[in-house]
Amino acid sequence: MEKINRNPGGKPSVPPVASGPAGELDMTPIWLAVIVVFVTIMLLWVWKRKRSARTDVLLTGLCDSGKTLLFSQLVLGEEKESFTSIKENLGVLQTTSGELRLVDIPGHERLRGKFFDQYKNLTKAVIFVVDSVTVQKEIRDVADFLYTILADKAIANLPVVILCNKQDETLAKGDGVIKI
Ligand SMILES: Nc1nc2c(ncn2[C@@H]2O[C@H](COP(=O)(O)OP(=O)(O)O)[C@@H](O)[C@H]2O)c(=O)[nH]1
Ligand SMILES: [Mg+2]
Repeated sequence: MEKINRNPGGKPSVPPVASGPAGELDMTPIWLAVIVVFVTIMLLWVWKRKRSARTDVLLTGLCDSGKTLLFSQLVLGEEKESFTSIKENLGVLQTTSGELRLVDIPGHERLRGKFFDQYKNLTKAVIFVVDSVTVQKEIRDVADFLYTILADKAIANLPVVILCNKQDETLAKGDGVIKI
């Protein structure tokens, strides 16, 4: 009996394409890929917006550590003698990569928690100012406040600078001593 040749030209046969019941192309994987890409772009956009919404640099630390003098030097470019603050000081800080808002919050025990909570979600970086002359005497209070800041979820992954201030004073402790 003669065999019927189903591939007369001897050309390699094309593999079958996935098709739906009516012989159409199955678009489900393509739609899934489009949805995944779209959701990823949306998540990246939300995350970027959240990050860029943070514009503040928070100056914090105990009373008399030198926050307000530093604020005056950085924002006003002058050394203004300050008084015990009960309110925050806000100012614009010019940097090479743009403008930032500098927030000097009061260091008084009763006020600092409230102000920290008010600004922490807008904070991009924290400067924790330490009075290097009195740090050993006030170590419990300094450590307690620094721990509160570092343990706060709103500050997680943000840069925290510990500034050992008043280094011009002869009795000031160096950063090596303060680190311990
Ligand atoms: N010697 C010295 N005194 C400072 C320095 N920074 C601040 N002070 C003084 O420390 C005192 C408290 O400063 P202030 O800025 O009001 O501290 P704040 O309470 O943290 O805002 C003021 O008398 C300042 O003149 C510093 O770097 N060296
Ligand atoms: Mg002050």
